[in-house]
Amino acid sequence: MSPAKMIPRLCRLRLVVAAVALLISCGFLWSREASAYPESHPPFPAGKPTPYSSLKAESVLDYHVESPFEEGPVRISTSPERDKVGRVTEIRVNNQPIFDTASAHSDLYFQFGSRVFYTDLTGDGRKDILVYSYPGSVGLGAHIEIADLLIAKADGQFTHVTFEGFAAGPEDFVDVNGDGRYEMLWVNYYFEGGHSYWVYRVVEIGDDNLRLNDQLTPDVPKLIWFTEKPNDKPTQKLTIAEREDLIRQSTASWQGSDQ
Ligand SMILES: [Ca+2]
Repeated sequence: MSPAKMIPRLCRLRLVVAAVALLISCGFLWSREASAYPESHPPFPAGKPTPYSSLKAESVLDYHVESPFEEGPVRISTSPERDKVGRVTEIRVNNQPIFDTASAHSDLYFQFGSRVFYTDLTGDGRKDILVYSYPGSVGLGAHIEIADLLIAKADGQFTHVTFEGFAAGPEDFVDVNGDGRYEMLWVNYYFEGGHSYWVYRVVEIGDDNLRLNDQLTPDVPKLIWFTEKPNDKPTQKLTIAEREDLIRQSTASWQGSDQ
């Protein structure tokens, strides 16, 4: 091979190496973006402290963890994975079963179990139980978790409420109006005019129910254009009718939960 032919070949090789390196770095950036993605679209500026005071919740069980949590009469445990059922997270009080994920969601399969948090959500001095289970969706839906809240009542019983949330977790509970009670920032994504938007709402936590209540803060409903970059700015791309349609979709999806 003559030196004249070797130079272009070397150049081509360098180009190929550079292209492969670029693809690898793009893939790395994309995967980092994807993993950071739920936190990249909060209703307040990404990467800065939450402007609201937020709930502190003790983590007592995590995905794949089977060792039970016990405190007083309360026992929370997750079973090993079973055929057709998955892992089942069960709560017992005084050895009486009061909740389990298989009975509450017989149509879903929780392969990993649940993340469980123990905390006084309602500020009445009694500890409530927050259960988040991953139903194994794909695509954007891979961030959807099923939430089951067990709210302790004065008579020792628990009220059960359930809903779906995008990247749901105890960090969603913040005091949006500064009255000392926590509310929940609830978000999901919906399609309008060929694009996806985040729709943030506020859920008021009553003693025995949860309800959408956007009156508690002027910050919601907040509609954010979906991008792969952090973005907390309300979208300017929607007409009033499109905005209302997105809010209707969000309301319907909340009401579709077993309230
Ligand atoms: Ca509040």
